[in-house]
Amino acid sequence: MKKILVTGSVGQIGSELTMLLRELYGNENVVAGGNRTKPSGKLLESGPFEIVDCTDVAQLAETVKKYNIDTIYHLAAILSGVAEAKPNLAWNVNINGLYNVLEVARENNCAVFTPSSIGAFGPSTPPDDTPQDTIQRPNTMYGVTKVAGELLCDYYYKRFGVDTRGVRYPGIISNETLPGGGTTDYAVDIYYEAIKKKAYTCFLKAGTFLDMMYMPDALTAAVDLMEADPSKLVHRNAFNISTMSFDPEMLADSIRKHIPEFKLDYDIDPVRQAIAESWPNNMDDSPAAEEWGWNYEYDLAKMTEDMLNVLGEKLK
Ligand code: AKB
Repeated sequence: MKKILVTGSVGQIGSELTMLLRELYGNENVVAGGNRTKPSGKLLESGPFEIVDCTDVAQLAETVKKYNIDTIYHLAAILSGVAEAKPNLAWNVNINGLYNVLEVARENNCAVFTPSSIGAFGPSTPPDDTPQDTIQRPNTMYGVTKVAGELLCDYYYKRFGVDTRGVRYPGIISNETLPGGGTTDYAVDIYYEAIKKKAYTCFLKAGTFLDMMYMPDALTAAVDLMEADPSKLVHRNAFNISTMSFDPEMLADSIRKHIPEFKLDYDIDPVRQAIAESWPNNMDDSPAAEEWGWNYEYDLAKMTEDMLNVLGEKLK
């Protein structure tokens, strides 16, 4: 049985991925690693938790040795909006943290899953049907760290044989833990506000198309890629994956099918608008489908129905 460490386990993806991994591989075999915020509820009660700051290599190595970890899902990261406000922090966590994880993985023979992002692309990238292998000249600190991270993971595989794998996540929509400081966060907030106030003020402009994905598909992608036959992987790291592309108006329309009186207006955040405009409208994810069978379950209509049902109960 695998012995897994999840860094960033209290974050938006980490909190749900840790629970799925515990279901699949056994509660005691999945260590939730968190830095600042201690988990609560089922995440804390269902299995081991360790304070793991990825910028502290000794702490990381100690945890990996203590639990005989053989697989690290490295989810600790600073998202795009915060990275523009705190570039120094973003570099430290996203680059030095990843470097520490890869070094500890090399020394302890661990496989590593690291998410990249649509943020690894930039304004000179073809925005439609963005190919797997194309121009990557991002103009944000987040993007710089994501491109460098993709290259670092490739390097550790080629140079040291570390089994690194990863995907380029689009905006992830979920109903469990809120994302923190991303450009795509509007697509989560809008559901909460639709239920609470039947209205939402969006910080991105109408017509801003971005790739998005519902959490269950994002989790399946991570697990399926780590379970994939390595001999079939041509790319290994940074696979484009997406399940839908929409702008705020399309999202609002899908909500109106359930809440007809829902109102959308705009108060644009120039920083996040500029970031969003530098990212693709929609990516080509056919290499992921060909190399490891990437597929998905949720389109916009199905996601909206589920989000409103789950949040409707939760926010009662
Ligand atoms: C962000 O908006 O920063 C993230 C991402 C797309 O990587 N959700």
